[in-house]
Amino acid sequence: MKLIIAIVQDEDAQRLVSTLMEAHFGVTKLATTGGFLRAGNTTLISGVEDERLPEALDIIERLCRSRQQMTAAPTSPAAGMGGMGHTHYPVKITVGGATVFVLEVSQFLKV
Ligand code: 2BA
Repeated sequence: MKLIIAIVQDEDAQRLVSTLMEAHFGVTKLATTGGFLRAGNTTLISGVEDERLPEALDIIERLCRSRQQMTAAPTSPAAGMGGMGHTHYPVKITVGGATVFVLEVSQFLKV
């Protein structure tokens, strides 16, 4: 068995959960915050049988679109005047589709 941890955009999360559930995957949805943008995103965890891993990854890939987004990126404090505070400047970044980790599960218990 594998554990999928998928970090997705909030806009894609509900449809992705519904589609995974319709395909009979178990899913848990967590409200999370990205370290860079400090904005909300969604983390899904799903335990899947090895033979169904490609199917689950295919659903995630199909439903999670990448988007371009403007953000005010902070420079490091050291880059400011004499290290005094941050400077913010707008940068265009591409967010998503999904950041996915696949882990080996050593045990799956429901007690
Ligand atoms: P955030 O950390 O808020 O990052 C949002 C997007 O900002 C990233 O999209 C990337 O396009 C950009 N970005 C991140 N760090 C950057 C940097 N130092 N300089 C310039 N641009 C940067 P994604 O790569 O698609 O990541 C989406 C979300 O997935 C991330 O939100 C974070 O919550 C998670 N994530 C990404 N890589 C991760 C990792 N190695 N471990 C844990 N979580 C990760």
